[in-house]
Formats: sequence, structure tokens, C-alpha cells
Amino acid sequence: MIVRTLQEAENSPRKIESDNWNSVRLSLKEDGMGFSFHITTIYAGTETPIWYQNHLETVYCISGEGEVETVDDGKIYPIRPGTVYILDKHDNHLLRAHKEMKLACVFNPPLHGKETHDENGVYPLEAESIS
Ligand code: 9YT
Repeated sequence: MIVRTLQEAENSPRKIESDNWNSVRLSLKEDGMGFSFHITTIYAGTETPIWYQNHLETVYCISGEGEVETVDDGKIYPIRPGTVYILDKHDNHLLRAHKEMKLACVFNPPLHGKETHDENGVYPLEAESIS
């Protein structure tokens, strides 16, 4: 069994910083679970273009307030605590935070650890591990 705390992971290479967000990667590919699990903080007032062409992601809102817009059809979905959105179609989307949001995120296939978005909001299939 593997046991970690958010606090220790925040003070380790498991925490990845970006302009609009940070992500604390509590479980990664190297754990052999077939998914990775992250706690992501989206900064207030930001809009992030995301298009996970190589991954599926499920996102559960723990706290904060925002919205997600699917680019293909312009639909806007409010995000509140208790909301889950599931990117089952590799949806190209815009994530906006009205207030800082804490999100629990699951990726399939799992991330290696060091991924950050490229200019199109994509993560590559292969990336550097944290260890
Ligand atoms: C919701 C979302 O995808 N935010 C970007 C960061 C991502 N969750 C990650 O790498 O943990």
C-alpha cells in the first residue's frame, strides 16, 4: 500500500506550477494504478485553454466557483463544489475560475509527473517522471 499526504506532496517535486494553476500529483504512472490522481488549484480570474488529445480526465470540484466552455459548441457549464465534469470525448475546452477552485483530477492514461500544457493545452503521451 502507498500512503501520502497532500501537505508532503505540496513540498516536493509532485507540485507542478503553471501561470494559471498548480497541480499536486498524489498518484502517478509509476504507482502502477492505471490512472493518476491530482489536486489542482485554478487561480481566480484565469481562463485556461485545455485539449487533452492523448488523455481522458475526470474533474471533481471540491471548492471555489467557475465554468467550463466546450469550444466546438460554445456550451457553458457552471462549476461549483460537488460538480464533476468528465472529458470523455477529448473535449477542447476553456476552464475559467471566477473564484479560486480546488479540483480533484483523474487522468487515464496516468501522467508521468512533469507534464505541463503546451501552447494548445495538450499533454504529451510520454514525459519526464518526478523521480
Ligand atoms: C482541470 C485541469 O485539467 N487543470 C489543469 C491541470 C491538470 N488538472 C493537472 O495537470 O493536474
